[in-house]
Amino acid sequence: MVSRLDELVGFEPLSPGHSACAGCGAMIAVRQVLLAVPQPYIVVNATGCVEVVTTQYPNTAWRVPYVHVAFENAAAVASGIEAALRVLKEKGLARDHRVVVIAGDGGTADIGLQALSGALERRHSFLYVCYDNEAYMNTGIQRSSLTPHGAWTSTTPFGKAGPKKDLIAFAVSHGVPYAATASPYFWKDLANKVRKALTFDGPTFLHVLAPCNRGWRFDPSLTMRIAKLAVETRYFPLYEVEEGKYRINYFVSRPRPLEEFLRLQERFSYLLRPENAHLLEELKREVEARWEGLVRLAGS
Ligand SMILES: Cc1ncc(C[n+]2csc(CCOP(=O)(O)OP(=O)(O)O)c2C)c(N)n1
Ligand SMILES: [Mg+2]
Repeated sequence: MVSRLDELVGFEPLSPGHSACAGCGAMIAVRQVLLAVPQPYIVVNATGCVEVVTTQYPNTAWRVPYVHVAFENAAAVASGIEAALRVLKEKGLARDHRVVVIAGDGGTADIGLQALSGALERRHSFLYVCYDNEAYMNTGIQRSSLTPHGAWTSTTPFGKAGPKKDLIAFAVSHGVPYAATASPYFWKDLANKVRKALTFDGPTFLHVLAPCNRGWRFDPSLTMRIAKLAVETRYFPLYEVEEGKYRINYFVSRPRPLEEFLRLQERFSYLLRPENAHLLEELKREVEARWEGLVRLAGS
């Protein structure tokens, strides 16, 4: 069905008027991802902000086939859909649908990790997209294993202790053909990665940083600036791993000071207090170690 919206801007997988916060990085990233996926496709979405804001009964913002699953089983449901589609296609009963999974950092790195590991190991063909807003946002900003060191959340009032999990290394350890990071500011890089991921048979993985103004405590107008600074400070490097080969997509030879990224977000105000300089140093060391490790892996 062609609507006025399609005539104005081309096909949009998500209709406007959903209830996401203004400046929500996750919704921008999800829209960018889906605009790069050729039709037909089926979206499998774990419980989280993206699901909550798009599926308020009796309405839906989804204009493509969509299934909402529990918090922990997105990859398991995607596995079943992919397996069923494969059989139906063999019998000439289905089209060449792709399966795109969308889940938050909590649904991916914590509670859905076991289902994800199983699906990657069984080599189901789907694109798994983790939008990483670095906490359990829709339930009240609780810390996740992707919350960075020193960040305030409602369950880490004095800053979380310890680094982010390395999600790409986790995916790569399963021998996936393609895994990559992306930032909504670098939308072309993101779209290229989506298209590339879809050329592989087997599971592919995208880890997208999704600034969240409610949880990170910044003005909604700053989403893109923060998404850009995350990359330019080496906080969130853009890289891809193709058949085990690492490649840095945006080589940050002269990083901007990490404080430029941190100062815009009140969640780091505790970390930035003079008496907590040791926490800042620890985060800086972690960021640099991550970058150096990446440069070693990429061989450049
Ligand atoms: C088994 C289970 N535990 C807890 C919840 C409550 N719950 C729903 S979504 C969510 C957090 C989601 O965090 P994340 O995946 O990072 O998505 P975000 O809300 O940040 O977009 C929690 C704790 C649940 N639905 N099911
Ligand atoms: Mg989250």
